[in-house]
Amino acid sequence: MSISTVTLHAATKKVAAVAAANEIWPVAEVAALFALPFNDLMYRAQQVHRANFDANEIELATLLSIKTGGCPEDCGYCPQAARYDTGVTAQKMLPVAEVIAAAQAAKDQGATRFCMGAAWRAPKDRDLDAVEEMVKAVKGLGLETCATLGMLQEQQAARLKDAGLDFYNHNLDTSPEFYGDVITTRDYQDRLDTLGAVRQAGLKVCCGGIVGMGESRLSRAGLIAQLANLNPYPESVPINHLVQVEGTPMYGQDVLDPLEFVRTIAVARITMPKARVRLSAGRRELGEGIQTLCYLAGANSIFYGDKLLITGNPEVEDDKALLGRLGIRSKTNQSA
Ligand code: SAM
Ligand code: DTB
Ligand code: SF4
Repeated sequence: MSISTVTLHAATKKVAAVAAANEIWPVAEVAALFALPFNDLMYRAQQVHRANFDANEIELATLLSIKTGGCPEDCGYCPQAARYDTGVTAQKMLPVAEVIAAAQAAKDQGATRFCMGAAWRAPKDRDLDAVEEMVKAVKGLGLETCATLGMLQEQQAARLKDAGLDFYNHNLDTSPEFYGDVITTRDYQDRLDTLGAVRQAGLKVCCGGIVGMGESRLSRAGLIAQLANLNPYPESVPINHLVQVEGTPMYGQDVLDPLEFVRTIAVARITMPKARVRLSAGRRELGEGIQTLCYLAGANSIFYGDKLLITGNPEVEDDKALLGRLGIRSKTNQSA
């Protein structure tokens, strides 16, 4: 065999391996997990969770809206879209000092990650000057840093990485098939391109979606398959339960069976064994019993703090009390 044939053979094998890694979760297989009897699904999720994590430890991540409202996009769930009358008024970017104070308060409450969110379609290069300052300062407090600023170009991702950003949050939101029913001002490929730019810059990926928007179970399976087949899959997977905000097109939607939300968490755990699966928006509405089932299903991260970006979240004291009753400890930045 000539050297070039050997090289070609190795390259073909490598491509095949990458393709296999990309296609490990066909949608039908993910849908089959959703269809398992509930107890069997929980059992499998528990096995995967315990093989990869301390099952009694959780990550606490606090969110802050650094630029609120006035967004030009048409995401049908979002209270910050300028075109919907939701009572949210557009504000300028927060001063850096205010962001640092909020990050310090989050750290004092036990959070280890601080996520800064902006209601932008995409940041302008000049917007990033202030965000870089925020990232540097928050990182300097000893917190993990995350930002969610909309679509990103690779050189913008590189700037954030250089400033000390650890994670970038950008959600796929739903399956490719249902996506057009939710958002029309950017397409699925735009989202995948941003995720590619983020990876290319060496940032860790936080990417998930929303359930309860009127999608089918097959669509939920489609979302999870998309996430699980990213190569590599995201390090953090936020699963949001739609928070229905009056004035948005999704307001008044039939509320999803909460057990279906628990199933989604379990399927995310099974298909992305080493990811932090985050119980995200909608936790307050789900109540303590369903949240507990989510922890049992493998959720090991929450948004922690009395507010998400606009809407409410469980009170810190209530979360501490529930986690205490369950014997779940919070992760420190020294632990895994
Ligand atoms: N503007 C940026 C973007 O869209 O990428 C960043 C902020 S945006 C608010 C981040 C994510 O929050 C969305 O992708 C969506 O998954 C989630 N989200 C927004 N409104 C929500 C709601 N009402 N219920 C549940 N999740 C929501
Ligand atoms: C994510 O997946 N959920 C968070 C965070 N990433 C940025 C945002 C939830 C927003 C819920 C509605 C609101 O308060 O605006
Ligand atoms: Fe804008 Fe993000 Fe809300 Fe969509 S989800 S309207 S991009 S702030």
